[in-house]
Amino acid sequence: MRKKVVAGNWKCNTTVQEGVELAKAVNELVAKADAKDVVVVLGAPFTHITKVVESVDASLVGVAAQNCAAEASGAYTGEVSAAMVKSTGAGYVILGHSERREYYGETSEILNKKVALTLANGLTPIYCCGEALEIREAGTQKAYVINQLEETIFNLSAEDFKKVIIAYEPIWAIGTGKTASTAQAQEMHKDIREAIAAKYGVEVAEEISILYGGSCKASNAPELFASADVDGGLIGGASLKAEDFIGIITAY
Ligand code: 3PY
Repeated sequence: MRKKVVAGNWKCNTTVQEGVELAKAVNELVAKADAKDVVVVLGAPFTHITKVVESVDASLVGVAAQNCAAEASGAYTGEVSAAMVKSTGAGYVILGHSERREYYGETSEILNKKVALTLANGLTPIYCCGEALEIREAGTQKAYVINQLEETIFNLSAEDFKKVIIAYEPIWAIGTGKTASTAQAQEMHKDIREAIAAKYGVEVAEEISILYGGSCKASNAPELFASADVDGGLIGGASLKAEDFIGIITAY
């Protein structure tokens, strides 16, 4: 059975101290909750990762970086490599979030390198895909999202591909308060799974966790997570308060 995953994406929020407090609070709530079959991940800023890793019980809560460099090492001022992320004890890297594609010009070519470096360093990529509002309105969202996958993670061997977590995040639902309806989320997740099956076979497709992201909160998570092809969520704002986040983790 594929894993259910609830991953927080703190984005550019919290000081180190606030992040540590948040991580400890989430860890405590997860320890008390009956959520053993949900993989919980905290996507912290680079500056926080080492301390966040130290603040949680690794058997209950994993830690993700929100990005990594497209090069292994060298003269790239300000960059943080996948190997550096690995050395913190984090287990995951969120890659290709629409904010990084839009504000930092991340192309499929750059993401190819980041995905490869993440995997080469034994980290799990949480690979984000999703369409803008104009594409949804034109009705071409399926072709758009499948093309994003084809240009990046569909280049991987089946063995590597099986290590990837996919997050479908319609851009029009990020930070807007709008959520895709359960039917819209399920339809895209099913389309993604079918595309994986066509490329890697049904068995691989059934193993891949596909998360929904975009204004997912405790109130809409139960309905979204009840969909056959939604295997959890990548959570923005609602991951910044432990009580809100645990409400999503226990939504299954
Ligand atoms: C959101 O829910 O706003 C996100 O962007 C999660 O990554």
